[in-house]
Amino acid sequence: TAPRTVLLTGAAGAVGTMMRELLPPYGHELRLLDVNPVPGAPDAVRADLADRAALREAARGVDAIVHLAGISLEADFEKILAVNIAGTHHLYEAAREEGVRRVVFASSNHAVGFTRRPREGEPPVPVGTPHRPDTFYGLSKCFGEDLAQLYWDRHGIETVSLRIGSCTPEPTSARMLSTWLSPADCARLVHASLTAQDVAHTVVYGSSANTRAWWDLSAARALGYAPEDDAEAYAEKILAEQGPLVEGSPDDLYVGGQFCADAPRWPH
Ligand code: NAI
Ligand code: 15L
Repeated sequence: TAPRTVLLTGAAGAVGTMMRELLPPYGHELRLLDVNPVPGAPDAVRADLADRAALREAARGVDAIVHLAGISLEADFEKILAVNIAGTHHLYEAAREEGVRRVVFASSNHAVGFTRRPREGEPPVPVGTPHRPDTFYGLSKCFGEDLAQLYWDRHGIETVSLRIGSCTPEPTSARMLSTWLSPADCARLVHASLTAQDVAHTVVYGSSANTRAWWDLSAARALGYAPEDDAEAYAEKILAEQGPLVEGSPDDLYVGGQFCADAPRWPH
């Protein structure tokens, strides 16, 4: 597939930092954007999602946008409203004004966080399951998915919304044996989302090929995603150190886990 110029928002963040390393080998040329400085990238655009002119300039001439920027945990509604809701709207407006035809949107499992996690022998959670946000954060991801649908139906901008599980270098909890998305699989998924034909607005789950997976990966696989990692490789160590999911705990009951109780909060 042809190399594509891609605007990567949230480039200074945890996932952005990993994607900066892992996407260029697929042939994608990255333009980086973040409100914070991006270490080692003096050319990165430093801009806030509130700055519509800066977003428009950053989107000029790119083939696609990978939109990771935003508040990635729970926060006061006003902050979520400004950054994740209005900010994502500004980003799509910039895409529309500059003629960018494809967005990969970092949604989250917390858009459906209050969904019961499947028990052994039960089918995985399908992408069509109703939105059940577990936080204002999760609610902002529901909004982002609907915004993506609107911009497809009204403006012909295609989006793949990735309901990411837990993207970290290694799984570190019993829950993550089910929710882990390895960095390498994340890059595979983003690459597939950038290059698949005729995606319209497609929602997919983002996890590795975990033995204990909760989510149906068939929509992601239909885009060409072929995950190679499995959190099970870490199961023995994690279970020996921490034990299994505690029966009746949020991590045991709901796919959103702890976000359904006292959700971790955005620092600022
Ligand atoms: P992060 O919090 O490490 O990175 C987010 C980045 O967005 C930061 O570098 C931050 O400076 C930037 N940002 C925040 N507000 C901004 C604004 N107003 N203007 C411009 N940039 C702004 O989050 P992480 O873990 O890298 O996640 C990336 C995306 O993926 C987020 O949208 C998050 O909600 C989503 N996601 C991540 C998951 C994970 O496992 N890491 C799971 C599910 C979704
Ligand atoms: C998310 O949406 C968060 O951004 C990330 O920090 C993790 O908490 C992840 O979900 C998860 O559910 O593990």
